[in-house]
Amino acid sequence: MFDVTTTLEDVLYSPIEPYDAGMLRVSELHTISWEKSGNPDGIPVIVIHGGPGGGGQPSYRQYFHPETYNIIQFDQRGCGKSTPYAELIENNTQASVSDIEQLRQAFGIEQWHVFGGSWGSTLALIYAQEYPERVVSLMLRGIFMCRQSELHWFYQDGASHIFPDAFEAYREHIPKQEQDDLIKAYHLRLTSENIDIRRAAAKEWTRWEMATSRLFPDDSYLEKAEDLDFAVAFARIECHYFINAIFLEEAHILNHVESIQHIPTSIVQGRYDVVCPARSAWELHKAMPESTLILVPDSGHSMGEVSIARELVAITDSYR
Ligand code: STX
Repeated sequence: MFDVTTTLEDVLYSPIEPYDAGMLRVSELHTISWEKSGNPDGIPVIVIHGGPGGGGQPSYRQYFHPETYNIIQFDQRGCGKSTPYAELIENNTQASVSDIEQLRQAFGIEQWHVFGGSWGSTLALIYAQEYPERVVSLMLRGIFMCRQSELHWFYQDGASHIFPDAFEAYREHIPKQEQDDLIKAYHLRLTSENIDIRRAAAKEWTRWEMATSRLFPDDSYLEKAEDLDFAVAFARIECHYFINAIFLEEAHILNHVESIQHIPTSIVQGRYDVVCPARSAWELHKAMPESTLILVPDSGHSMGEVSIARELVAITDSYR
């Protein structure tokens, strides 16, 4: 129930440091950064971050009991500590799925739990559809299937009805005559030769997403958009995937859902998620009748919201 006294620290495990970290060369061009934390002999879990382009965060370790889990994180191509920075060449969904599989093989892991929110849920589902035999369970949050309706809702007309104030800054960065296709207009600027144009567009694009991620917007979250190193990778990579419809046919995940029907799947979804509205979680749950769906009544999109975090920890604890 609605609870304003519990803090994130109350529901998460204590911060821990990685016990190992490194870089894996996944193609001639790209090298991805990875880290492992928790128990080296624990249950393996791969944590898939959002965006695409968001990069992993130290706080993601805290969603897992550290003696139970071997927590594996990585930064997807072009973001976080992966190189080259903000690179769009050879950066696509198929490559990301293949990188996850390369990590599994490099670490000699037979099977692992797959944990991901938002774009992390998209990629987790697509990975599971490609390699179902490798996935012990799916632990998903803020379901995003990246269909045209979902992109249109958030980047063009939908979320704008709920956050007209934040939307105005995002829309007005683009001249009137280009406002009928904001993803296209941002893509043009985010791939400009001019670094100032790229940065200015990245800041507005990122601010829009950060301003709308929580039921109660939080200034510390908005500051992410001021970190232009973060914002440029995040905005460029997101926009590149979205203008390319994530390099898959429309509704790929639902069209191929039978291949993952047997995988134990838990879905945590904020009722007031404006970035990835609950309809997608509902449709996924309906298409996977054996999945469990927890609709969190007092949350938006972010895994940093207390009630979302509490449900996610309850799920990871259930496999202890
Ligand atoms: N993008 C949603 C998403 O995956 C449409 C996402 N939103 N914010 C994030 O990811 C970070 C928390 C990684 C910044």
